[in-house]
Amino acid sequence: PVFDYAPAPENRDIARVKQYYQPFIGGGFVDGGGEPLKTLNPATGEVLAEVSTVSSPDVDSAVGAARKAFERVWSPMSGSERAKYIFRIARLIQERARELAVLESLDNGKPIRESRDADIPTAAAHFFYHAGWADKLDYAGLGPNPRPLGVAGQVIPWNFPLLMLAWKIAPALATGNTVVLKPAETTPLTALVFAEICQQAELPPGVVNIVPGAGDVGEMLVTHPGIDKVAFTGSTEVGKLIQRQLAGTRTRLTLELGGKAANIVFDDAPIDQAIEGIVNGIFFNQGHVCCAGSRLLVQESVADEVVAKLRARVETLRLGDPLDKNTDIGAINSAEQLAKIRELVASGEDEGAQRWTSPCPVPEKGFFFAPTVFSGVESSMRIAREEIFGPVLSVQTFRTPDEAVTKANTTPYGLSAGVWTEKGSRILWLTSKLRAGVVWANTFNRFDPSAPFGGYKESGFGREGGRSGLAAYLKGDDDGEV
Ligand code: TXE
Repeated sequence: PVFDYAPAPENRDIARVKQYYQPFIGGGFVDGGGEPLKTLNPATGEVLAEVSTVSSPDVDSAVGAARKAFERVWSPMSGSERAKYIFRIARLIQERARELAVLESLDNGKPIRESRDADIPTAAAHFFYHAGWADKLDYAGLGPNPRPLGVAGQVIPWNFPLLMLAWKIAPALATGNTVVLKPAETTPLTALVFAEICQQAELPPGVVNIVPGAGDVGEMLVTHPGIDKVAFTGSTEVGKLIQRQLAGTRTRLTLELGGKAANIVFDDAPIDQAIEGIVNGIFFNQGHVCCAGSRLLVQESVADEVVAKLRARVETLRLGDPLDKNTDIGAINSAEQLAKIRELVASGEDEGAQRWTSPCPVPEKGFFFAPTVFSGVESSMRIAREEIFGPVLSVQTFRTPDEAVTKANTTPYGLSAGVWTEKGSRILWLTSKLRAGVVWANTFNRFDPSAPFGGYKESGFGREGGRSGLAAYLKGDDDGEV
């Protein structure tokens, strides 16, 4: 087949793609002193736009602007006044939803169905939810006089660019903190449109600052002495580095890192429903999901049936143009990520697992990887232990519930897990045994702003969402400062 995945001009128009984007500091767009970066459309490999990045003095001025806004405007403001701004931001995200969804798909490679139905509405929901908290913090049970921490330095990854921004910025603003946020270098565009939304909402200058750049800018930000709280989502490697760098400082830290979730299917599970959950669990967003159900643990007696049905279902997934509404699996975000996926898949073959890849056509241009399922996987193999962050599922079998728990808990990670069974008592037992921050029962990848999300073990610490997410941005009893 002949593919032409260059976005139609009208898509660039809908997304209002500009040739050039600038950092947002102190309420205005300014050129940064760093090397400009080019962000690609991963579905074509072509340049989508150029972005001015920041240098160290720009980080100083962003942190300075955030400090001034914190002291003079945002923290003295009443909660109900702050809520008005956050509600405005939420409504503006809704108003500009189509533009944001198309831009997100162009910059990230995710299918438009997902950016339209998941990323952008969930980002808006996050602001609505937190706007509701802004004037009710006294009732949150977080101490008699909840007080903000100050300036938050936030670093986010490329897999859910606007949604991760919402997870970070909404609770920070609701609790009276101000923000300097660094988007990922491969997906900076929706964050900079969000900056326009802050202007439209007449958010006081300096309350939100967006500083594009690569890891060096992230490092400047998280180690900046003017930062009171660091919130990081990204790789476990960088999370650990930040933890070391902040040792001995008083900067508060929350980390949301990688995962290797088990999706556990028992023989009494509703199998057809489970198949949908397995597919959603690993192929949603090309598997670029920290809580992806990347390890299927299936009870031996139903393993053959599950794997056969799974392959048949995966063969129906359509891979291709992210802007086609029929596409199920879009582009891998970058050439680097594609190389990482290929390397881990090769290791699975070398270590003796059986690879099956969907025979769907794969575009030659751009970064694509066909959905892949490994069976005969052992817990010691790299594909069972390391985060692949791509559309690759490892299947293992188990005989008893205890064996399922042991296998599920055997990786260094502990972000999420899924269980499929008709037995309510078994679900309750598993939620107490599985060392994972989120356990989904008979569903997967369900998110709600009111539900706290976060990890065990090397998946990090701290929670985002819900009341626990607010605590991460407030002085607490453990600070001795309430
Ligand atoms: O992550 P990085 P990468 C995992 C996933 C993926 C792997 C590598 O397995 O394959 O990590 O992805 C910024 N100080 N996850 O290289 O480097 C960086 O600029 C401060 C899981 O993209 O951790 C970006 O904004 N910041 C994860 C952000 O950190 C630094 C999501 C994430 O990039 C920095 C992403 C430094 N020294 C990747 N170095 C999840 N939990 O969902 C880089 N950054």
